Amino acid sequence: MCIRVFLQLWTSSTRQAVRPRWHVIACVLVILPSLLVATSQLFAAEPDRDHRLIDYVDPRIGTAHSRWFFFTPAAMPFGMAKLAPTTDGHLGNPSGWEAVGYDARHTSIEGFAHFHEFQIGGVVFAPTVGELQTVPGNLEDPDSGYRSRFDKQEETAEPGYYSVRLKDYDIQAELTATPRVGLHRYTYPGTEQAHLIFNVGTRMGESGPVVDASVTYADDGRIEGWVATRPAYVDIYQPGATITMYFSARVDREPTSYGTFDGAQVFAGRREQSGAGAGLYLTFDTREESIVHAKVGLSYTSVANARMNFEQEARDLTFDNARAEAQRTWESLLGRVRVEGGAREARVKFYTGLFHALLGRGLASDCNGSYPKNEGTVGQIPLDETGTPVHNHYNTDAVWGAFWNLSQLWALAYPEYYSDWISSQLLVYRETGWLGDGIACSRYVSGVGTNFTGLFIATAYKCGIRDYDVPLAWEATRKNELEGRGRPAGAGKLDVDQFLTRGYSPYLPELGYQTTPEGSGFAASHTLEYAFSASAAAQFAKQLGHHADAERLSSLADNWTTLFDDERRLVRPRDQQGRFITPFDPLTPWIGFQEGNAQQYTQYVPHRIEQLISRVGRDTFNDRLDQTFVRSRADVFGGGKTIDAFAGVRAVYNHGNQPSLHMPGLFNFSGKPWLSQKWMRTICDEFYGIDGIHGYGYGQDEDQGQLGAWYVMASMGLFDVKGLTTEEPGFQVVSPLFDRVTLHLNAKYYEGDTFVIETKNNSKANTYIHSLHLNGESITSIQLRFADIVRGGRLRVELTDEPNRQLVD
Ligand SMILES: [Ca+2]
Ligand SMILES: [Ca+2]
Repeated sequence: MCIRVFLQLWTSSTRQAVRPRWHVIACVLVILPSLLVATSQLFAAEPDRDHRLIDYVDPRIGTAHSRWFFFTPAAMPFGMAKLAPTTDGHLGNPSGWEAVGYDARHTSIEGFAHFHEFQIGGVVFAPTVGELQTVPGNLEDPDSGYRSRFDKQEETAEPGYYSVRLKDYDIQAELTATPRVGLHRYTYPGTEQAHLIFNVGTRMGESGPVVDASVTYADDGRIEGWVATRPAYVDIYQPGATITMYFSARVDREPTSYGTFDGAQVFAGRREQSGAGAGLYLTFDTREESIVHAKVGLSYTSVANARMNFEQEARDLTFDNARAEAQRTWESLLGRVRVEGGAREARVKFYTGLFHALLGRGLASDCNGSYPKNEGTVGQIPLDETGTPVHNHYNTDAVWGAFWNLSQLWALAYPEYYSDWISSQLLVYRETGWLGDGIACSRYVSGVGTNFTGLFIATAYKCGIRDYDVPLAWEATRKNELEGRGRPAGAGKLDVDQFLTRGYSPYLPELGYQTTPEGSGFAASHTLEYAFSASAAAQFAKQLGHHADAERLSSLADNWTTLFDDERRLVRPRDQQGRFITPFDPLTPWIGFQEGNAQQYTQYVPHRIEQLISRVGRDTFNDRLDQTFVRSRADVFGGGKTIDAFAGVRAVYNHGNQPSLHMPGLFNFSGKPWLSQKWMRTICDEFYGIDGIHGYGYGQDEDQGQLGAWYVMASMGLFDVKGLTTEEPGFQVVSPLFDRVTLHLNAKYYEGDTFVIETKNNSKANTYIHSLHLNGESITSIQLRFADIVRGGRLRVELTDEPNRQLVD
């Protein structure tokens, strides 16, 4: 079966853009090592190049104060097994979102965790030597536990591979992964007391408290178990639910002794331990041969499926072969967008950003199509005639703000993933009757209590990605926009009925950060968001011929006007009596606006931007926006050099978070596209950095690839303020940072083979677009249709140091 499917893959595509069937490929590797050459041809983007794209990626960029899932080098794109060192993961985080896990500023490591997703973390392995310690210890005193000091110079982080020397123990630790299996290679010094600790029952990253756990050293040598956790966002959006992670591991060496532990309490000779705090250890004599390999199958459904994932993907796979395959896959997926020329630093930012975009939102289903259902049991994804699941299921943070980055990138370069993501969301809809937004193990974990899943579906449909249950997708999208009754907290938009009946959600200060059917503490941003997603759904309805719905949704899309204060020319929250709130300070955050302020959110009318501009007045709009960026530049386009996720919420513009990421593109609609060209380039050069602290701003709130994907889009010269939600979606061209960008299109979805963007006179000083040629013909607008790109072709962009005022909208 494996071979047949593999051959279909091989023959169905004449170029590299194929739908990856990870376990099938891994399976082929196991059964037919001689096909290695063929798979490398299949996945090699352009093998004749001098260097690898993965060499541009530096996963350590921006790791100071980063989210739990941010630094996971030993992983496949969109994988389930995401292995990474943790420096402070066991501390957890109080509200489920604060930076925890791996921090560039820390100097000791407390082991290697396998699961890294939004609201999901756990299963830690830690190798040590000497006296057995079963608690991680603290950063201030590495000797207080099994953690070890390390030097950055002795650390390697690449897509698909990580290694470090644990100084305190002189252990070389290496990690890699298949989609669902983690592989470890530990080189110990010669000693009678080499330990491998399995800390299963520990809180880890965003896991929340551990509810229960179990670990067993079975007679056949397998180490297996599970850990059930209660993450903070599950508590908010689906109270009572838990998330369980399962594993099944094999170690290739007989221990001389073993035992279990519960926190600091050790039970030598025991083979089983259960409850929060449960762990196990093996002790080896490494005097003759010091390498110990561990392979760990993972699953969200059962130990049996973790074992099955292990057998399917890695039973006979060596560490080196796994690493090679992981890195070939990264090379191939990164190679969907090949950039050449420009500054090396820009290429580093580009591929590191693309790496983060491809890392986010990992697999939640097993090789056999089993997946965790919302209500806690195990579901089954349908299989095709070859026994392969027809799609995968994924964990995902909410897509709040992701229409200005991820959906544009997915639609262009990874439509097969976009399609899977939709099918994945529809599994939850089919089961519960509501679209989730953020889902972890199918549990509702909406990040901010809103819901843009319908908008994302509408975008995919408009871009021609339609291989999912379209009638169901429409039903779900419509309900997401138009139904407030019976809405569970996990579906977000609890105040949508207010928007539907009053035209806006009233600001209720007593709610703080909460939302109820009566209103919200974030009522104004909700009103703007619901108007935007109604517009996207209206276009979707129109295309499907649902004209009455299209009209209603289109009229709802105008509801942004209910909050427009003509006197201040700003969007301003209204109270329950319909009055604009007073006092009102446009820069004060959190008062009616999620993670932002009125100054930032006034521009949140991407779908009716032309009307907003005329309402504000074109000149005022342009002056105000230009001044915003002049001022913002002094704060590095966010919160300055303050290392904090929300350092920029009070600012005039905040590139460090989602709500206003389209603002630099707005000049494309206000008659001054050269200012979009200038500011987007400047943000690429100055907000983004290439070290641990200055990566995505300073410290950051990068959410599963959003800020990385923004850089990818802006630096290749394509960005859509409207998030590809219009009837005829398209991009606005901005000045590319590279001499040449080659986009490899997926043959399953698009007619074209490649779309090439060639930049003439590219230099630091040449910020502005002088002229554009599409397939040899001069064009006089910066608007480029999505359809023209995916048909394949060539865009020639000539740059200059002076704005071309003839080249407008
Ligand atoms: Ca220690
Ligand atoms: Ca964020």
